[in-house]
Amino acid sequence: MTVPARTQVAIIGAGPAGLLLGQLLQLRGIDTVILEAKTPDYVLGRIRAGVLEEITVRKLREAGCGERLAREGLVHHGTGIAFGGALHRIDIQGLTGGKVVTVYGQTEVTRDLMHARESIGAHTVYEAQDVQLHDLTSTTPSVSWLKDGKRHTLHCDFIAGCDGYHGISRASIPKDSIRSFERVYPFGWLGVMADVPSLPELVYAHHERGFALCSLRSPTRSRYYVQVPLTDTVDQWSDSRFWDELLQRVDPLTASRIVTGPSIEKSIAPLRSFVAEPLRYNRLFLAGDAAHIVPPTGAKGLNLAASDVHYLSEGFISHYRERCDLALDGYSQRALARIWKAERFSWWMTQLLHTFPDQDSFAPRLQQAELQYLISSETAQRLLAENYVGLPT
Ligand code: RFL
Ligand code: PHB
Repeated sequence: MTVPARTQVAIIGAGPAGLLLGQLLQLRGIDTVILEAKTPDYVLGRIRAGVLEEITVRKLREAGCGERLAREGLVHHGTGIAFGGALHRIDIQGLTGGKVVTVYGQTEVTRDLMHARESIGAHTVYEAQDVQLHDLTSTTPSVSWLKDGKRHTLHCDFIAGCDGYHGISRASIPKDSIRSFERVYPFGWLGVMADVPSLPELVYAHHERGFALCSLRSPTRSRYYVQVPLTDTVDQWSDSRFWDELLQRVDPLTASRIVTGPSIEKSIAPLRSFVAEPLRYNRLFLAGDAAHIVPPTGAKGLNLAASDVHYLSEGFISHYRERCDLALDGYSQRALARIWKAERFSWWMTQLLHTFPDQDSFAPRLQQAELQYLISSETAQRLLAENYVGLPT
C-alpha cells in the first residue's frame, strides 16, 4: 500500500496507545497514518500488561475490538493480598459498587487493534527507521522516516507521540519546554509465562525475600513475577530456581495451588515512575508511555494509555467535527490530573508490597502496620479497590 503524502493526524508508534488512537479517529472519519519502528511480530512479541479497567474495555469496544475481548477476557471480581503466611481477599466488586477488572493480555489487545486497523484499510508503516519530526511550531508539521533506503515525508495537521518511553516524540521537544519527574526503584520484576493451569484470581504477595505476583492470561496460561535485584540477568534464573523462589514468597495455600512447568517466556523489567509535563508542544501531543511510566504493581500503564487516548481523541474529534479546540487545549491538564492519581496509586502499591534494600529498621515495621491495617479495615480496602478498578475519567 503506498503511503499518502498527507494525513490529518500522524501517529508515531503502533503500541496500544497509537493503535487505539488511530482506530477511534478513523472510525470518526479522521485520517491517520501510523509509523512504527519495529515489525508487527516484534510488537506482538512483547509480553506486558494483563489487567484492563472498565474504561479500557469500553474504549476497545468503541474501537471495534470488543468481540474477542468479551469472549475470552476473564472478568475478575476480587484480588488476593498475601503476607505473613496468609491469603487475604479484597472484594473489588463489593467494595466499588459492582466494578470489575478484565484479565486480557496486552498482546491480544494489540493483535485485535492491528486487525481492526487492517480491516478498515488504514495506513500503518512498519519498520519505519529514523523517524524525525519537523516544523512542530508551524501549522504545517511533518514527519519523515527511512524505509527501503529512501527517506519518506508525510505532511499532517497534528502529530501524536505514542512511541513509548524510549521514543523520538518526547525527545523532539526542546528541553526548556518540557519538565520531567522521575523515581527509579532499586529492583526489577522477573516475569515468567508458562502454559500451566492458572489461579482463579491474582495474588499480590509481600514477603521478606521480596514481592511476588501470580497472574494469568487464560485458565491454562499463567503469568508469574518475582522481585529481583537490578543486577540480575535472566540466565541466572533457571525455571526451577524461579518456581522455588515464587513458592517461598506466596502463602502456603497459594503455593499449594500453583502448578509449575516449563517457561515459554522469561524477562526482567526495571521499575520506574515518570511523568513529563506538559503533554503538548505546539502541534505535538504525547500519550501513553511516551508521556509517563508507572511501576507495574498497580496494573495502570496500559489503562493510562487508554485514558490519555480517550481525552486526546475527544480533542481531535471536536477540532475536526465542531471546529472547537477547547478539548484539545485542555488535553494536557485533563490527562495529567488522572495520570498523577495513577502514579500515586502505583507508587503506593509498590512501596507497600516490595522489600527495599538499604532502608532503616523503621520502614519494614511501618510496612507491616500498613498491611495489617489494610486487611483489617474495609475503608482501607475500599481505597485500594477504587483505585484498582480505575478512577473516573
Ligand atoms: P508501547 O507499548 O511502548 O508502544 C510504543 C510503540 O512505539 C514504537 N516506537 C517507535 N516507533 C517509531 N519511531 C520511533 N522512534 C519509535 N520508538 C518507539 C515502539 O516500537 C512501540 O511499538 O507504549 P504505549 O502504546 O504507550 O503502551 C503502554 C503500555 O505498553 C504499558 O504502559 C504497559 O505495558 C505497562 N504494563 C501494564 N499496564 C497495565 O495497564 N496493566 C498491567 O497489568 C501492566 N503490566 C506493564 C505490565 C509493563 C510491564 N513492562 C515490561 C514494562 C507488566 C510489565 C512487566
Ligand atoms: C500481568 O498479568 O502481567 C500483570 C497483572 C497485574 C499487574 C502487573 C502485571 O499489577
